[in-house]
Amino acid sequence: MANSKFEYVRHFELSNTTYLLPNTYIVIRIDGRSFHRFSTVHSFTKPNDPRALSLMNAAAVSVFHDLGGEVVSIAYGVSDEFSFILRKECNLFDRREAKLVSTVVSIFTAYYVSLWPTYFPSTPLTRPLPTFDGRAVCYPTIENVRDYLSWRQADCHINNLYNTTFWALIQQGGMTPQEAEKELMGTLAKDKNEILFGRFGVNYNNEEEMFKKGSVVYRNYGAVPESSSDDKVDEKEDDLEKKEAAGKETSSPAEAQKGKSRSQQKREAKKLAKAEVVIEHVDIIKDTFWEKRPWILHWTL
Ligand code: DGT
Ligand code: MG
Ligand code: MG
Ligand code: MG
Ligand code: MG
Repeated sequence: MANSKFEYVRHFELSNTTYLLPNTYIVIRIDGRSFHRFSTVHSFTKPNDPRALSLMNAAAVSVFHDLGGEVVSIAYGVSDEFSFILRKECNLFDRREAKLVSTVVSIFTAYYVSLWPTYFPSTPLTRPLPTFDGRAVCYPTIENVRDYLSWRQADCHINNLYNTTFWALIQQGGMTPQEAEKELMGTLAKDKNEILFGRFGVNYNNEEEMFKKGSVVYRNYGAVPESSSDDKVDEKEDDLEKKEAAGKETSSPAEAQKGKSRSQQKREAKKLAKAEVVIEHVDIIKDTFWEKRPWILHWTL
């Protein structure tokens, strides 16, 4: 059929299409729109509502499943935001930025809404309805990606310590929000820990890991033991240090990856795509997490 006389408008789209830089890690961060208001209207508990955070995590897991095994390598969530790290070899939608960002935002929002009753069985979803914005940033190196994730997790820690102390001063200390804000002005982390412990008998270390560390979502290739408590991590760190001290060579994840044949990589990719998506509340700033899970950033699929 002949082209219609209207079809020339198609060309206007091309000049407006951004293709994200090849061979870089794409980070898509979504953030709840006006969640200050949304959380108030839906009576989220302060400062953290486990139901709301678990719902965010469930929606993030759904993004992994919906996009398939070879797209997202890890995601990190805190408060009303989630960052999805796409594999650097990802070629979904030819890496068109608008398509990638709008699709992730849309999948996430759809699951957030449809899973709402599971996490808030006695709170109907009302206006303002949950909506999210999204953006994409490309990072060329693993170090950049790790620094990005460290930035978000450090932010989680700083905000959570502040919010936990702020709401303790109000809820248990009887202060007004203005008084609590004034009380905390210029305080350091150790001052906040002291306020919590000295005035309210709260040891910040015993707060929920999900609140302190945020949520890490990834495919568990199965090489990792189930438990991920800090004690275990520390033991492993000790072991590594001992090995290094004994002069034993431990090849880096990048070196190990280079030594693999293409067919081995393909087999591993297949297995990884089927691996269970897990949610953990663990430190991703230190090396330990990444050394134990080289498939997340070091493997090429
Ligand atoms: P935005 O992102 O510019 O559209 O505006 P907001 O209001 O979403 O601001 P943002 O993203 O900087 O801050 C997140 C808000 O969500 C913040 O006001 C606290 C609220 N929020 C997130 N998680 C929880 C929670 O678990 N409990 C409560 N009470 N509030 C939460
Ligand atoms: Mg904002
Ligand atoms: Mg927000
Ligand atoms: Mg936010
Ligand atoms: Mg279409």
